[in-house]
Amino acid sequence: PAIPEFPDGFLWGVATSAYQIEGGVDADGRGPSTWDTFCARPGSVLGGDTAAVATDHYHRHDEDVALMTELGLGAYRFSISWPRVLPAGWGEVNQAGLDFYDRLVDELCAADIAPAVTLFHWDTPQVMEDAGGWLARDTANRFADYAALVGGRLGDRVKLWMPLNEPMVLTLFGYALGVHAPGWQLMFKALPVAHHQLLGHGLATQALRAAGASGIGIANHHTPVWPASAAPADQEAARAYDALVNELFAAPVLLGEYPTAELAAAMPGPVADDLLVISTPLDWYGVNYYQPSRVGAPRAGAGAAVVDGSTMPDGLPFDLPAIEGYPLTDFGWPVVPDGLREVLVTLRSRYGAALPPVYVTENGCAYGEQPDGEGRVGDARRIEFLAGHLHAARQAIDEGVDLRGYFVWSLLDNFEWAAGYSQRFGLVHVDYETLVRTPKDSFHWYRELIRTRR
Ligand code: GCO
Repeated sequence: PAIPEFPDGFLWGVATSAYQIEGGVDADGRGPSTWDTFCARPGSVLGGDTAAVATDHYHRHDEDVALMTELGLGAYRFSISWPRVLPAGWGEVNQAGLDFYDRLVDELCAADIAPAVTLFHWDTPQVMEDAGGWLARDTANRFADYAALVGGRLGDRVKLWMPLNEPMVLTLFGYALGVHAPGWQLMFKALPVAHHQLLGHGLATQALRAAGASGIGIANHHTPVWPASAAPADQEAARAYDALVNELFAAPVLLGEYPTAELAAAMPGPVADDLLVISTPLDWYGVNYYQPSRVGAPRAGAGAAVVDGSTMPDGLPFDLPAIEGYPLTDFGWPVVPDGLREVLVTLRSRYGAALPPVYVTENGCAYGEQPDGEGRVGDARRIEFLAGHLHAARQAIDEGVDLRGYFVWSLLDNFEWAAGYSQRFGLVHVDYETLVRTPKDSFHWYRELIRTRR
């Protein structure tokens, strides 16, 4: 069915992140990141894949901006690699690294595509990790210095800023469960990582504004949490999970408070004062949505949980049973378009007037279609996925959500973290041998949608 028309001025975009597309990990003075270290550790990334080359966007950005121009995009969301700009995390600036982003921003502006910049999409400079990483409070201060530097250089041209992307995933996967860099399995002792990222977000927001930047938000991961059953233990587990993955990263930013007294008590430092910084008002709020979560109390005798192919440590306080009754993407994620409406409407009812205008900063799906003999990539499943989710987004607008734009994850097939190159999220197919880009059917479909807004 046709998608109802979107408001005039609705911003259509695509999203990427530096580590997943750039390659060029040794180019022009870039310093190592925690992800370089993690990839080199045997058994961390599926198939031993690394992002040393990835899609080679660092050397092919002209071609990629040309693809964006062909799409008719309103905005392009990308991230800046902290270790490319500040190889030691602070101190000496790598001008060549900063120049790369400066040129990219100019190219985008020349193509009439608004740059939307993430400052941190998980690629911590390794030297910062060696100094304690996000377990150390000082990383928040260093992050603000980095934000001031980039804001001063690009603030005149960037329309939307996100200091952080999905602080939940770095906290949970990177420090609690150890399936992402830097690979710590600290379980609940990882909670300070959430606080220090949030503090870094608040300090960076202030630093960006002081440097003349405007249009500041955040890209947070959100998932509707569905209890596994009506049993009180499952209901309670679902509540706790919701607080941990959704509210923990939204309430401090929007309301200046932690969602529960237990979570507040787990945080280090002068928490009440920090929350004043963390809740520095934002111009907008970004939602990354992929799938709902079904959550119950842990079941006695259940084997180790496996999420996206990674085995979880023992002792998880939740059971995460599969969601049944929906089609699955090639990543095994259930396709639940209405989940997008649900997260948007839930945010609106939870935070009310404290919720600024919203953007969907990521939404997309992994399907593995390859080019046929004629160079066509028939990814009808991705078109159906995106159409369904846009219907749901449109419905959220009708239900009162002030939704201003939508970014598809992702422009290109790319390095999908612990899953390596096994999962393809792009509107454009990438041949990892030749680095040839082939627009998929979904690319042409999205171009048409942007043109007609329906
Ligand atoms: C994220 C991610 C992306 C992933 C995408 C698909 O912010 O979760 O920003 O890096 O590639 O979500 O898993």
